[in-house]
Amino acid sequence: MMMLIGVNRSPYTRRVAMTLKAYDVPFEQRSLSGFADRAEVRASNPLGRIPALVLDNGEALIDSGAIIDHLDEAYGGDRALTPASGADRRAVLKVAALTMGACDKSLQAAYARNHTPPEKVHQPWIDDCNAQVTNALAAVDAMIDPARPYLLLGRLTQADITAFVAERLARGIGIDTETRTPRLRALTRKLLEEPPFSSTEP
Ligand SMILES: N[C@@H](CCC(=O)N[C@@H](CS)C(=O)NCC(=O)O)C(=O)O
Repeated sequence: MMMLIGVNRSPYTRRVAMTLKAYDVPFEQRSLSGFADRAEVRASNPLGRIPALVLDNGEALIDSGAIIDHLDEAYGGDRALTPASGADRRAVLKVAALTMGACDKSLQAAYARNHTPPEKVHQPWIDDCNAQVTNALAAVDAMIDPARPYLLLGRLTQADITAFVAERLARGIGIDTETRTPRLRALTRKLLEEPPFSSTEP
């Protein structure tokens, strides 16, 4: 059985776990952390980052985007979470880029706080990261029609999955998504009722 390496506290790992669940693909998970379990993580990813996905033949895929690209190809058929081509694909990839970029910046802010001696923490840099997160998520918030159950295309796509993990992480680093991105916050509440989301809560 395929083995997902990583903890669902990681937004990148969780998006892979949610994609596997959405495709109804059975998998096992080794809950390793990128920092605490670096040596073990390296066995699957020399870069020492999570997630990695070890396939049945032992091949290890790394980086959530590349892993999901494989899952779409193998299991997505004509209902891939990222559409195969055209305007629909561009729209989903744009939301994924905004929200995954927001995750990158949220983590940079968190790393600046947690992996830097207190006297060297440079608050203007953290503020700049937080502003980038808020602006990216505000752009996604503006795309949301509260009357619709999903962000794009009238069905679950990778846009919902990445927006979900990005909103959660932003909230985790102290951004008030309730007031800054209320439609996105409402969407993530609704999505949490669906199995791929509820069953992957860390
Ligand atoms: N672009 C990568 C980012 C992966 C990533 O940054 N993972 C974090 C955990 S959330 C990690 O392992 N950090 C440890 C490190 O960067 O050394 C992806 O999409 O998979």
